[in-house]
Amino acid sequence: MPPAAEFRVHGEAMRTVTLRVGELARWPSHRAEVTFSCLTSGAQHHVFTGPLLRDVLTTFCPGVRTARRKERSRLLVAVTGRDCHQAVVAWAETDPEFGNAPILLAATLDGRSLESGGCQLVVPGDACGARYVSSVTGIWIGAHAFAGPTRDPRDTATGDEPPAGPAWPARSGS
Ligand SMILES: Nc1nc2c(c(=O)[nH]1)N[C@H]1C(S)=C(S)[C@@H](COP(=O)(O)O)O[C@H]1N2
Ligand SMILES: [Mo]
Repeated sequence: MPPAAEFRVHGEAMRTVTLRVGELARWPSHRAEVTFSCLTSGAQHHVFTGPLLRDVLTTFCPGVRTARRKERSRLLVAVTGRDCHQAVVAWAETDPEFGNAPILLAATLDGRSLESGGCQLVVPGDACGARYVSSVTGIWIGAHAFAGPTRDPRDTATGDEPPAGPAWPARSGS
């Protein structure tokens, strides 16, 4: 048996954890049958199973559960493969209160375990294959940190958000 592939889940508001693909079985498994096109190899059709990316991230990054919508709206999830191929998913794409997309961290591909090769990001809505990052070694979550105004004064007037403290470090300049 080849050694099990490990990947790191880390970010700005959490402790770093290292997981094996087999440990993805602790979350409810979802199935995605997808077709995407690749510039070099044409149309690809695959069946993946694994947990929702958001279920894994909310487990280790509890701040994402309590963060206000306007904090969640600026979160990024960067996924890195063993070959350093990277793709970014906006947290909001997968958040039930925003895009609610069933983005997976797949533990099987076409019925085969990814335990030794590494898990794979699955973005079923994508027509192009570039974000189906395979052999995942790292998943990072954090806030977009451009140096701009930090607070829209209208934030306090909406009334639909609890006055919670920020879960992520404030942008520079605040
Ligand atoms: N780690 C890694 N994942 C990757 C890539 C890559 O170069 N490295 N290429 C992407 C691209 S461009 C495509 S089209 C799909 C191809 O997936 P397939 O080989 O299962 O058809 O993998 C994606 N995932
Ligand atoms: Mo591709």
